[in-house]
Amino acid sequence: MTQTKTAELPMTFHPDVAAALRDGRPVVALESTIITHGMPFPQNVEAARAVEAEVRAHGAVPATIAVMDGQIHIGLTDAALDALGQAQHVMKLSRADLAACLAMGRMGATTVAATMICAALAGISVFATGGIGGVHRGAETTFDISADLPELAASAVTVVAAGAKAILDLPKTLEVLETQGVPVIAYGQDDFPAFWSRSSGLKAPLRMDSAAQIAAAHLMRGRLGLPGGQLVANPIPEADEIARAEITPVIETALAEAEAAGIAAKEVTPFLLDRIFALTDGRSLQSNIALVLNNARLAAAIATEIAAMRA
Ligand code: PSU
Ligand code: MN
Repeated sequence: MTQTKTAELPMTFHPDVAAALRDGRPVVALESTIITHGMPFPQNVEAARAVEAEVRAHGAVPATIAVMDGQIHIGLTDAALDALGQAQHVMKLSRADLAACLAMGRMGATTVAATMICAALAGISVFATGGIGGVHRGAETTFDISADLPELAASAVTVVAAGAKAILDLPKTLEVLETQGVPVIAYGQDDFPAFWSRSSGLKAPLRMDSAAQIAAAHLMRGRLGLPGGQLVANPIPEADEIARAEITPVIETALAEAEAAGIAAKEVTPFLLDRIFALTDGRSLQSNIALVLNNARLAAAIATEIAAMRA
């Protein structure tokens, strides 16, 4: 494979991504923890390819990010994506683990936090995913707050997600984002979406109805010298929604199982995702894929607007 290496950083660009960045064309970053710790094989690899295709179909170049062979890969070849999707013992990388993984030469999948760091280093402004990490229920005793939240305040990347799952404490998640100075922008509605459901029952702090407004706000933060990015909360399409009343008991069961099994730290989120997929017989997985595709479309539109405004 012909790839370009930067001199200073342990970073390898897929040639399509390198060309787009050089020419100022739109690029959308994609995370890899969703592939290794968020969905089962082979649906994970199929979904990752479908999301990349969706980004391309909407005029941007996809850059799936992961760590392999001591390098941060910005855009994966088909072979690399296949290897990642089936590999065992892949590290789940957040801000704390990224440098260590590179130094040890291990394979690592980037969470929202680590993907933001890598995207910013690579010069990519927009990133699409499914759901972000947040404040877990019971955080007042466990202190389990995802490093995704402070990262949104630190790295200048606009993240498009379908809100956050109700496995989290959503009011506390919004409070922490407010404290950290992260703009939380609901797209096309007033309510903050809850991943499988279009509404969490909570109002989002901000609302925007066009990709152009989101792009302008992203660039305005840079002009004002404000560090950090934006969280765009894009509701799942109606046809793919699982009603709150239907998903709530499933979430409660998964949470009770996690507590009974003594699951803690980095294992909490993957454990809950896996149990919810099993408890819904894969229905949650279908919705999950649909909402990521929806986020990929919006992210491509935002990246296109940013590229046009910079030109
Ligand atoms: N929430 C989801 N799906 C996911 C994740 C979170 O609905 O796949 C993944 C993302 O990679 C996110 C990470 O950045 O889990 C958060 O993990 P933690 O809660 O351990 O910070
Ligand atoms: Mn955690």
